[in-house]
Parts: sequence; structure tokens; C-alpha cells
Amino acid sequence: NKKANVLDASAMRRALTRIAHEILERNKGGVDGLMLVGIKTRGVPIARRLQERIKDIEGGVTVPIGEIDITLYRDDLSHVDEQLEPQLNDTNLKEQVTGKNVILVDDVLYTGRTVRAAMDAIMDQGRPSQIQLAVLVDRGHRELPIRADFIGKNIPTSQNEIITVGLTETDQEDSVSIFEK
Ligand code: 3GP
Ligand code: 5GP
Ligand code: MG
Repeated sequence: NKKANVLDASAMRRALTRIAHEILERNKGGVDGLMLVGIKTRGVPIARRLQERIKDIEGGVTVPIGEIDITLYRDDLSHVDEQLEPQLNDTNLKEQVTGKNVILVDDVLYTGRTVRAAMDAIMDQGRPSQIQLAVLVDRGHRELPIRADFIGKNIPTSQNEIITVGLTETDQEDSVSIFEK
């Protein structure tokens, strides 16, 4: 049952536009060495939106995009087994990662285990010059020494709350809400 709406469509749009600016500000070397890598499912459309924003800001430059599929073995959310580690299913990195500044993109950052698995997958493919992390929501409860470089919204949650992220690409609307499990 829903407890609160946290972001509506325009707030989400503003947050992603801000992150696009922050990515460009942080990476003064320019967009040349950048690469966006979305973590499936919803990290991928978010990465595409950031690619569009960066293109708008930087006069038409298209930053390359890749996708990584990392899922828990059992994908049944109501029975997410806390002992299961996120596993790599598939990567779609057409671009070489070696020498690139890879920006990982995900919808929600929680324990950090998914991001750790994503970093492993990227570093299996080559030697990026840097890896940075952009997330729409940081809900806290990290279990690893991982933090995001770019955050749309910090939402402190309890363990029995979940964040639902809706995106027009996969859902009816752009929205972020807090639910009680
Ligand atoms: P996503 O693939 O778009 O990121 O993990 C699979 C999906 O389940 C995720 O979608 C995410 O939105 C949703 N989800 C909601 N709560 C949780 C949670 O507590 N743990 C995990 N692993 N996924 C969650
Ligand atoms: P972590 O590995 O950091 O614990 O979890 C990150 C991944 O699990 C994200 O890709 C996200 O899909 C999912 N996740 C964890 N908690 C939540 C949550 O509260 N809401 C949503 N939407 N996804 C979550
Ligand atoms: Mg996700």
C-alpha cells in the first residue's frame, strides 16, 4: 500500500536534467571519453534520457550507451532471498570500455550489490579509466562501500518500505513512490 508520492513527471525531468549537467561539470575533459551503461530494467531508459539531455546541452553530441542485465537468481520480489547475490545475465557493450569513463546508471541504489556486480562485468570487458555511478533514487541501506556520484533524490527508507519507479518507457507514467511491503 502506497505511503507517499515522491517524484512526479516534472520533478523527475528536472532531476535528470540536473544530473546531465552534473555529469558534464564533473567530467571537464568533455563528452569524448564518456560512456553510459544502464542496468536493466529501468536503468536503461534512464541512461537513454541522460544521453538525450547531454545531447541537448552539448550541441548534438551522442554519448555511447551500453546495457547490463544483472538480476537476482529468483526474480520473485515478494520472496527476495537476502542471501542471493546479483548475477550477471547479459551485457550489451558494443563500445570498447578500455580507456572510457563509464557512467553506470540505475533507478534505485539500495545495498550496492547490483552495482558491485555491474562493475565486475565492466572490468571483465576491459580497463575503463573511471567508473562513476548515477541513480535516480538512493534509498540507503548500503552493505558495501559503494556510493553514487550523481543522485536524483535521496529517499531514506526503512527495510520494509520499497520504492516504486514508473517510467513512461516501461510503465504508464513517470513517478516515484514509497510503498509499505
Ligand atoms: P528494475 O529492473 O526496473 O530496476 O529487481 C527487479 C525489479 O524489482 C526492479 O526493477 C525494481 O524496480 C523492483 N524492486 C522493487 N523493490 C525491490 C527490492 O527491494 N529489491 C530488488 N532487487 N528489486 C526491487
Ligand atoms: P541493490 O543491489 O543496491 O540492493 O539494489 C539495487 C537494485 O535492486 C536496483 O537495480 C533496483 O532495481 C532494485 N531495488 C532495490 N530496492 C529497490 C526499491 O526499493 N525499489 C526499486 N524500484 N528497486 C529496488
Ligand atoms: Mg534497477
